[in-house]
Amino acid sequence: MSNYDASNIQILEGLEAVRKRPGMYIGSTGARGLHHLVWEIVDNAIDEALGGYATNIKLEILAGDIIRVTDDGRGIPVDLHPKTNRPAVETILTTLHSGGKFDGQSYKVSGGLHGVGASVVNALSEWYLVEIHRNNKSYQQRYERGFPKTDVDEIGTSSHTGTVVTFKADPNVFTETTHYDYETLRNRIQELAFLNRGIRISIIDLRKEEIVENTYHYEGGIVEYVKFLNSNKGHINQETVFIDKEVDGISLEIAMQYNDSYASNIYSFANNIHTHEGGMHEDGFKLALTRVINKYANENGMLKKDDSLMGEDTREGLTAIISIKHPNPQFEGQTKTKLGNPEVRQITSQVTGEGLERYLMEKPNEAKSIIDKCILASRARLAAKKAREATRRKSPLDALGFASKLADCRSKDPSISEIYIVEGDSAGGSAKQGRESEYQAILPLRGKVLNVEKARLDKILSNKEILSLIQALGTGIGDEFDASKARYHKVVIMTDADVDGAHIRTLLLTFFFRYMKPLIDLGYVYIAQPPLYKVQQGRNVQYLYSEEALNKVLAEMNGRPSIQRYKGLGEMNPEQLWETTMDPEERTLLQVSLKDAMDADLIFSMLMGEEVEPRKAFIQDNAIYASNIDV
Ligand code: 28G
Repeated sequence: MSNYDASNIQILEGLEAVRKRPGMYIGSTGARGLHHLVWEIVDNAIDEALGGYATNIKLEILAGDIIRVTDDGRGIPVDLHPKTNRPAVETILTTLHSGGKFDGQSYKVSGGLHGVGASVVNALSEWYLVEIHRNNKSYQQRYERGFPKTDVDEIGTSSHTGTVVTFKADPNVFTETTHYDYETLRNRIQELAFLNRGIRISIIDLRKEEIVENTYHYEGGIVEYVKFLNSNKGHINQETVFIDKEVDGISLEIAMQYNDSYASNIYSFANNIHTHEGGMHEDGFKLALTRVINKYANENGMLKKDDSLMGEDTREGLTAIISIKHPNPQFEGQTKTKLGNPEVRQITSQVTGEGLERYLMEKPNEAKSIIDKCILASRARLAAKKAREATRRKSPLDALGFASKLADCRSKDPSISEIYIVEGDSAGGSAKQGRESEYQAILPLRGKVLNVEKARLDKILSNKEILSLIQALGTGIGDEFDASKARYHKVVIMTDADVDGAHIRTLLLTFFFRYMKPLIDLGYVYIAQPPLYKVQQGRNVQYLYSEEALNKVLAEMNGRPSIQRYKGLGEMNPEQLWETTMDPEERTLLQVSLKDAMDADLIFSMLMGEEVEPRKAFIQDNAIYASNIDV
């Protein structure tokens, strides 16, 4: 057997393995895996840009969910491989790489979670076309399901260099869906543009008549990312801290700015992958932050003797991006999004420490604003501790200094127990009478819930409505949240279908998002759907949940039915409330889910925070989507 035949057989076996078990290579064959194909190719273009050879990257979604990625790099080499006597590009597209190091000198920077390379995308594509501009010539080669269908043909001359990859995911592999979600792609493209400063990345959706297009290009990189994340908030330090250093072949970039909210938003990345579970870079950053802020505050007489700030005090209202690029990243944890390289902790701590110390030294006014904010946070922490102890007491009455209005269910089995959080005493009354008290608890809330976005924990914990809620749920909040203590596995928000109801719902969701996020992650939070209309004709009664449904029913009816528009839950009697909204056999519950915590944070602070302008703009942009508005 010649060398060529031997390697050819290996290639066939490799591609076959990918097609047999695609999940092993791209995680899944669902929507995630499908989008993964795009990232694999985009990552290659990003790598070419990070090497300093490309500056423009374009991602196009063509009709029929065909993906095209273009870069203006050097173009994949086409010269013949001495052993196989095949062009380099063909070898790259038909042999499996283990990911990580390609060769001794250069390594794959972008990606790495799967990091399987273009050959896997090729194998899982119905067809795959690569065009190369190089040596003043243009070349192309076509594949089907990984197999070359043409040679690498020279097709003309070219005055520029670069690579264009076009492919169609194989519907025989992606049986669930082959539809690309624009928002998912756009979001990641923007993130990549933030994380890789200087690169211009466009995304263009050509699937519909109306073409959608976005271009991202950030000279400031992660500094602009932090500004973007803080754009709906008031700023504590005006100038974003930026630290950029390379140590032992590992490059580190850190950007941070405090805002006037109370949440901590630290996002870490390794080789452009969002390390959701944190890891050594995040640990090192936090260590240095606590150390340097305490040191500065002490040396400048801002702390009382023997006082010290805890880590959480130094992170209140902090937005930070930590981005490292490592030649050999070790991803660990349940979802492989935790950076495990042990040396990274010390390096990140050192680099952050030096950079932050310098910033504080050079900008005493910014330093003072930051330390003041941390000291306030520490005072609030101590006050909140006292208040929180009250919520931990067992007795539902008195312990809080007032009587909670909770009408509990009889069952003590959380998996079947439900709690309805109901707006107002009158609806609460109907709900109490209408419920199935074996497993349904009712917690009526009076008046407006506190806007937790604008209040610090100590104030939140002095709010009766919120205290009742925390105590009823039994889980604790924040760092102390314990899902195993949840007394109900369905937490149902039931508010009126009007603007006030929507407001209370948003306030409650903000509270859950900020202080009980795992409750949302676990899928325990629901929104009740009370009917909007009751249509009655003789003995025939129908409840309808939307205007469309109403119009449809009316069109099918002859005669003149009576129509009642429900303005609030209070207008329904207990039986009606049970039948339409609470009976598990009949009701519709909307489960609340979190697609992306970063997006949610942006939107919550925009809707609920102090800054008026971003909220105004959002309302104007989204006014056409609003419905059920009272006039
Ligand atoms: C448009 C869609 C995705 C790419 C390049 C450029 C080179 C390359 C890609 O080489 C093999 C391994 C390391 C050298 C490298 C061109 C050196 C000289 C390249 C892309 C040989 C791969 N000239 N651009 N691969 N290397 N863009 N965009 O895939 O040693 S992949």
